[in-house]
Formats: sequence, C-alpha cells, structure tokens
Amino acid sequence: MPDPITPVLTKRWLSPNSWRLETYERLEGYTAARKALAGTPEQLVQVVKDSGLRGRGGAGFPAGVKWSFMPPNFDKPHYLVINADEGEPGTCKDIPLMMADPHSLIEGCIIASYAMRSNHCFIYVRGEALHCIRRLNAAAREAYQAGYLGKNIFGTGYDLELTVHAGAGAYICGEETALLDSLEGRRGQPRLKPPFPAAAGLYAAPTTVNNVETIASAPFIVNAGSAWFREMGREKSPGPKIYSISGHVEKPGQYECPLGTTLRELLELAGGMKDGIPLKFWTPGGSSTPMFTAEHLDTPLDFEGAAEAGSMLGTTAVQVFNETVSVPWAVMKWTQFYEHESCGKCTPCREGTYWLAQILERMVEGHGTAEDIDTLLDVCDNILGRSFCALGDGAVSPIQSGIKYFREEFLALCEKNKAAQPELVGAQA
Ligand code: L3W
Ligand code: SF4
Repeated sequence: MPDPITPVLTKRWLSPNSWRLETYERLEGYTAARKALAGTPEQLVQVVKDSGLRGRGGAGFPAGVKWSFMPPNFDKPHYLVINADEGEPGTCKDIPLMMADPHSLIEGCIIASYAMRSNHCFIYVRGEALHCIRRLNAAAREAYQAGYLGKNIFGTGYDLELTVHAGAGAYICGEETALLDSLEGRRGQPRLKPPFPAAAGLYAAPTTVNNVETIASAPFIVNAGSAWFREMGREKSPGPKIYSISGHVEKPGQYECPLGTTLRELLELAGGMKDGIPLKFWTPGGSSTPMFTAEHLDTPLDFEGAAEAGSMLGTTAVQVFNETVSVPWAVMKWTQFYEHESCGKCTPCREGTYWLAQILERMVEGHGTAEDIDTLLDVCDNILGRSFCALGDGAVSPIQSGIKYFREEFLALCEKNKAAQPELVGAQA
C-alpha cells in the first residue's frame, strides 16, 4: 500500500485558524508567489508542464499545456477563471479546500494569472455555498491589505484584481462555457467549442478556466519543483489528489492520497464499510462516471486506471453503497437530478433525460416491464455522443453501468411488478 496520507493540499487544514493570512504565512504561505513573480511567465508555464499536473475538475487536461494556449500578445485582456461551482453529486473537495485554506487558492491565482499575463482573476463559486463565499472574500481582503493583490504586487510592477463571484445554483454552470455566460450576466448555457476559452472566453477575450484544486496545487509545485510533484502518483497521472468519500463508510470525508490509490486502500483510511455491511456498488468520480462494483476494489484511481476499467476518474467523488441499496432506485435519483439540471439547449438531453426519469420512476413505483430496460438503453444511445455538452453523456452513465452490472435487479423489479399486478394487467386488456 502506498503511503496514504501525502499530505500536500490538506497539510494546513487542521491548523488552528488555518484560513487566516497569519497562519498561512507562518506555514510558508505566499513564498511561492514571491518566487514565481521573480521569474518569467514562460518559466512558470514550463514548471507546471514538467510537473504533469492535470486538471482536477474531471477531464484531466494537462494544466501547463492549457496555460500555454493563452496568446502571448496583449490585444485584449487575459482572464483566469476559477471553476469553484462544485456541483457534481458526491463531490466535496473544493469547498472544504476553500474553507480550510483559501489563501492557497489565492496564491495559486496569483501564480497562474502571472503565468498567463492576466490582470484579473475571477473565482466563480457555487451560490449555495454562502459560507465559502464569505470566507474567500475575507481572505481576499487580507491579501489586498497585505499587498498580495492589487497594484504592484511584491514591488514587481505586476497588478492583479481578484473578484469572487457567486453562481445562482445551476449545475450546468460548472461546464466552463456555461460558467462564462453566467459570469457575463447571461443565462448559463454551454457554448459551441471551438473556439475554446483560450481563444475566446470571458468577454470574448483569451481565458483559462481551471478547477480550484488544480490552481491550489500551483504554489506547492513552484516551491518544491516538478520532480518532487512527479514522485507522487503515477507516470501519466502524477501528484496528490483529494478523494472525497461519502456513503456507507465509517468515516466519510476528504482523504488526500497519491493518484492511483485504490478503493480498497481508501476504505481502509475511511474505517471500512459502515457496520460491516458489504459493498455493492460505487462511483469513482461522481454520478457522471460509470459505476463500479466490488470487482473493482483494486482498480488504480487515476485517469488511466479508471478509464481502462471502463469508467472515468471524474472529480474523485467516491460514493460508496452497501448491499441494502436498490440499484434502480439510486439510478432513478441520479436521473431525476440530471433531468432537473438539464439546461434545455439540446433535444437529446432535454427530452431524453425527461423520458429516462419517467421510465425509471415507473419501474421503481411498481409499473415497469422488462421491455422498459431496453427502452432505457435505447434512449441512452440517443443521448450519448449526441448531446451538446458533457451533461448528456454524464446522465446516461449511471443507467448504462447500472444495467450492465445489475440487469437482473432491474429485471427482478419488473417481474415482481408483473406478479403483483395480474388484475391490473387483465383490466387494461
Ligand atoms: C484549447 C483545445 N483548450 C480541450 C480545454 C477545455 C477544457 C479542458 C477539458 O468536462 C469533465 C466532463 C464531466 N484547445 C482544447 C482545450 N481544451 N481541448 O481542456 O476539456 P474537456 O472538453 O475534455 O472537458 P470539460 O468540458 O471541462 C469536464 C466531468 O468532468 N465530471 C464533472 C465535473 C464536475 C465538477 C465539479 O462538480 N467540480 O468538476 C465528472 O466526471 O462529465 O467529462 O478547459 O477548454 N484543443
Ligand atoms: Fe444543455 Fe443537456 Fe444539451 Fe448540455 S447536453 S447543452 S445540459 S441540454
């Protein structure tokens, strides 16, 4: 078993008043930003490229490569936007990070903004997380007062403004282009890509959108170096990762481990299955990632390992369900979420998620038939790869994987329904 507790991003979380500037500075805070601003933007981009840091919001895109897409000219302002709209079911890592250590994100914003020649950074926070918005604003005030934000940071001549922006409760605004629309004051709906935000993002200017955890990793990489970062995790997925574990475990919470840690190892850290009731199914990275079962206990949870086993790493939101949970019921609940959160822009997702929810509700309420299982899969086929953004693909993941591993349970539910309703069937005929 690898050393399970790295800890890097979480190392300050348990210090008293960890969110205050005073604590942060006592624990090496803002030393990386000083170092970064003493060098050139190109050097910073190279360090992050060399580290192999990959996006922590779900897609795993190499962060340094993304930063390098920002054009070097200054025809238009450049923007850095932090995606802090944590909304994927089961995901609980970015808000705890911002609550416990907001200055690590702000320091990361300074480093990344400088690397991309941006003078304005926005942190787009999930609107329901009011406590988090207050904490970030308080931390930003401290950083402004200390001269770490604003004009002439560290006397280098570099200026950076930071705006904390509250979202309004739509899951789709976690999709980067919908987030940008929302930030501009419009209804949040995904934009066609390309152009990618690096070419035309916020106010049609070059923009990089990165997840909270990605940007909060930057100060550690700048201070300790890319080789140090690569010592953790796996070759193509280096570094530490915050796994958020919820559901039927003894000690749910955030566990920072090297990428590639397995569920078996995570369960050990989380005190094992609650009350010793055996594992039935789990998600590696939120409900948008196909579910796994007990046969995947030793799957390395990094970008490649999860994909090779037929799922995705996603946001490393590990949701654990024991044998007492009905798979069709859980799948129905997730599908109702996607139906509710579908933005309505494209037909496959808008209509498809509606029909999927209808069919699953019918099944769970006791009126399903065996044919409904094939209808579900057929509707999924018409959403997957045919939707405008990743929400559509995510919506079919629990259904397709649920039926793949637990078809008998869906079938048994329908057979039970049939047996329980002979009079109804007769009356209809
Ligand atoms: C310039 C190119 N930029 C790609 C950029 C692109 C984006 C990043 C990744 O979805 C996943 C999704 C959810 N030139 C570029 C380029 N980029 N090619 O790279 O892009 P992409 O399209 O692969 O992914 P995405 O649209 O960012 C993210 C999954 O995450 N997810 C849910 C996430 C939820 C949260 C949360 O609650 N915090 O993050 C769960 O699995 O399904 O597959 O920046 O612009 N040629
Ligand atoms: Fe909107 Fe769903 Fe289409 Fe995405 S897939 S654009 S969320 S309707």
